[in-house]
Amino acid sequence: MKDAQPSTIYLKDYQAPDYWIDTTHLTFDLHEDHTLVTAVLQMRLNEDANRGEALPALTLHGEELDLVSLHRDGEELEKDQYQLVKGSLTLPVEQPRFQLQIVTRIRPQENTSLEGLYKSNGMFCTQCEAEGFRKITYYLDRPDVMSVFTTKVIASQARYPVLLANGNAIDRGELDNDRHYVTWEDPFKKPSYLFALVAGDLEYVEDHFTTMNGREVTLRLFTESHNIHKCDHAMVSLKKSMKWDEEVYGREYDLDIFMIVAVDHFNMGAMENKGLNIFNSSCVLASPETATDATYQKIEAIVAHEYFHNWSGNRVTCRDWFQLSLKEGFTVFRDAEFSADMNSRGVKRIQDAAVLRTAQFAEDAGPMAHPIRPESFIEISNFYTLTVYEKGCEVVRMIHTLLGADQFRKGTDLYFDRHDGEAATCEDFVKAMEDASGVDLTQFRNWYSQSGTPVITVTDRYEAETGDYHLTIAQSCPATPGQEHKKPFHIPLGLALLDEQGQLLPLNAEGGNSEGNREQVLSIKQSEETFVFKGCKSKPLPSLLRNFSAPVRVRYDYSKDDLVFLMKHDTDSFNRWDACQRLGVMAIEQLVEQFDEQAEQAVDSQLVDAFGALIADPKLEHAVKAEMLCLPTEASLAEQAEEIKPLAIVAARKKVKQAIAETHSAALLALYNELHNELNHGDYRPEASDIAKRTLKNVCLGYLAAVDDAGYLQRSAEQYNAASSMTDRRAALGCIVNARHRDEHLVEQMLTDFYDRYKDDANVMDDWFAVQSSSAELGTVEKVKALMQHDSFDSTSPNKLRALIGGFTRNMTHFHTTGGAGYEFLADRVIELDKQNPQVASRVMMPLTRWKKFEPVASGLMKKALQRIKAVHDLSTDVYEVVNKSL
Ligand code: B3K
Ligand code: ZN
Repeated sequence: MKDAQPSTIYLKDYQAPDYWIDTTHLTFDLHEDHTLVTAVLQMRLNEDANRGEALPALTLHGEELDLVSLHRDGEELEKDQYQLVKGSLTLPVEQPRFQLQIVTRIRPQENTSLEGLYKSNGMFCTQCEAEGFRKITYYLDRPDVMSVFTTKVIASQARYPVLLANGNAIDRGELDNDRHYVTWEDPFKKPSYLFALVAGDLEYVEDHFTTMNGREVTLRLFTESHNIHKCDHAMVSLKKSMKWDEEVYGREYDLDIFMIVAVDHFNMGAMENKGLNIFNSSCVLASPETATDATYQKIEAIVAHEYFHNWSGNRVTCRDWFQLSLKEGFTVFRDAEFSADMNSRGVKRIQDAAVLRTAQFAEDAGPMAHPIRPESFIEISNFYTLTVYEKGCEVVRMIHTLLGADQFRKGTDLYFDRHDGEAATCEDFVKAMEDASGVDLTQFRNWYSQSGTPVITVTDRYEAETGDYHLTIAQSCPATPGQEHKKPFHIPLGLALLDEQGQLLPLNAEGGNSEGNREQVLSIKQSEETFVFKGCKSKPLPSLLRNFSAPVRVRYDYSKDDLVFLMKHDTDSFNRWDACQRLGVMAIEQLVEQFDEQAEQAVDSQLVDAFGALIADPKLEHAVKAEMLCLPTEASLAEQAEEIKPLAIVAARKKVKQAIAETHSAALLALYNELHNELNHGDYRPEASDIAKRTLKNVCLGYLAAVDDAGYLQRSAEQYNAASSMTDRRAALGCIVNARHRDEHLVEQMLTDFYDRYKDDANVMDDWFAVQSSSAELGTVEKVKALMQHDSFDSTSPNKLRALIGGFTRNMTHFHTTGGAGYEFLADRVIELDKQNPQVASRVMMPLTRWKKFEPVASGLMKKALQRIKAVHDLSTDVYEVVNKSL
């Protein structure tokens, strides 16, 4: 543990800081075995702080630092004049304004936590969010302390020709001993978590953007020279993002230069440091030969996300870390809308809803459940969650839905105007929305304070004599840790009613809804309310939660016929897909139950027929068809199960897939061939229409691989060999590895071929590890252990760890069904990794925290593995918090 007794921090205890730091001058003297950091801080008493003493002592955060010297207003303080304890430095204050000069020595080359200043492939880089800056120097490392930073970086010219920090470069020069320096100045006040520095032997690609007010901005993307050809897509994405933010939000970039640096060793996807974004190389580098369509789209989204933070996060930042969703939820909403505008809007919504319902709902139902604005934490790094990010995005989306696009934009304008240069709260955001629109969001605020996934139960009644259709909507929310009872939420519920022909009926409801609309959003506020729709000639079929209008579960007693009908006729892409998923879940769950009884039973023929119709549907958008054809994932089936039976889920899903594949193999092959031929002309383009075709084509190939026929396997092998893009090659490899008609020799041959082609590409190698560890066929615990010893495995790389170990924890077959060997393996890795990189350790152990939902044997073994982790002394706060909350 970092402290003897990790303590819980509460939102209710928030206090403004006693001192501000007006300016921060940093000098980094980078050497091979250490770095000297000189910080000169202009300090000022916070007159408004609520404190007892006139000039309280100043306590600065600091971790793993050697204090070399400390001067206050030019005078050196002796050891007995300050207090140095683990995690902080406290000194007396004599003037309301004073200057501190702090010199610390740090050892970036030994920093394996990848927080603070560290080295990746020989280059220096930083990661300061949330609390990494305190590993660089003593500081008020909290987001409400905003300062103007100047950074001088000094290093060997030969080893580190490129020296970067936030802002604009204002000075550079040569020094003795082949050393050089560059000084950077960031004119915008910012909290320390947005500080960044990079020093390395890097190349860059350059482009330019002219902002809406004519400001010329230089754009540079830095990477190691062997990856320089992989920057184009990110650069194009950046320019699109800059334009979009001007058009949709009126937000303009504010410095002369915007830089992105790609690094291989990084704890997460990317970081929005002011003017100097640092990216995990896997989230920025792409070429058709090495990146799949999904990676291209991920890069576009993440580049946009980090760029958008320049306003939602940097210009207006967070007052404290409990407000994290203020910047993250809002920025995810911004990037989701951007991606929807750049690609297929319907598919983006389906994909986002799928992630939320599978992984965020599971988080909400687990031991770490928290509101999007948590009330307490031990380690803030554990709260960069799907709840804060993705559910936070849905909460912003609901405001957008309730206010409408125009009022929402007025709200964001007001928010940015009011709080520019400030550290704000979620409440400030909601208030700006209310003030700009006049819409009362009092009850809506429950989304910020309550955790758990609300359940909406819908019942209906049709009166043939009057033509009235009564729709009753009841809401409830399960208890979550620390929150037994919930108040009703304010829920926007997208609704349409379908008549017998599948046409949308005009909606004429009591309760103030305008006449003639065929789609509307009901504003649900009570625990139960009934809407009456008049003039229905027959009982309509409700299309509920259209466009996934709220992060809730909907219970309505749809028959299979209803679902097939919605699949065919609903005009809402999300709901057509959802109908498909519901039908899939019904069919698979039926087999899961029988699996218990060891009974043989055929796969639901209605589902098989419905999928046949889907494959043949000539009108359906390719991208939506591809999504609809994908059966519910194992993870989503697990999330929806009362009790998770891993083996039964795997077997049942496989059986349903095989039945669809066998029955429709001819149609699947025809569709595959048609798309394959259409795509065969012309170069790879990562554009929505081509991506849709490739996705659908590869979904067909995936089904064909589930047919027990060597011919289809051969088709995969041909695609693999002839592939001109990674999308096709990777899809074919997956089919070969997991095919029903096993050919061990071919599997071995293809994996070796893939390795030989890409062994020098770290990002592709991640995937090579993941494809094996996550495979039901290959990914045994022994195989994973063996791969950990492979030359290309790098145990200091979070990407490799996530690929191999993360891939294995998603492998339902081998992780869960090996008499506990999978769990013990994970526990060993967590214990080992916790010493090296606590953030990654705490992330990879998450699957164990769901132990209560598993069938008894697995559950007991998972618990045992957690108990073993808990018994370890000196756990990091990261792992300590997760293990203690989940047991
Ligand atoms: N803000 C960073 C995440 C930092 C995570 C720190 N443990 C990336 C992002 O959300 O844009
Ligand atoms: Zn973010």
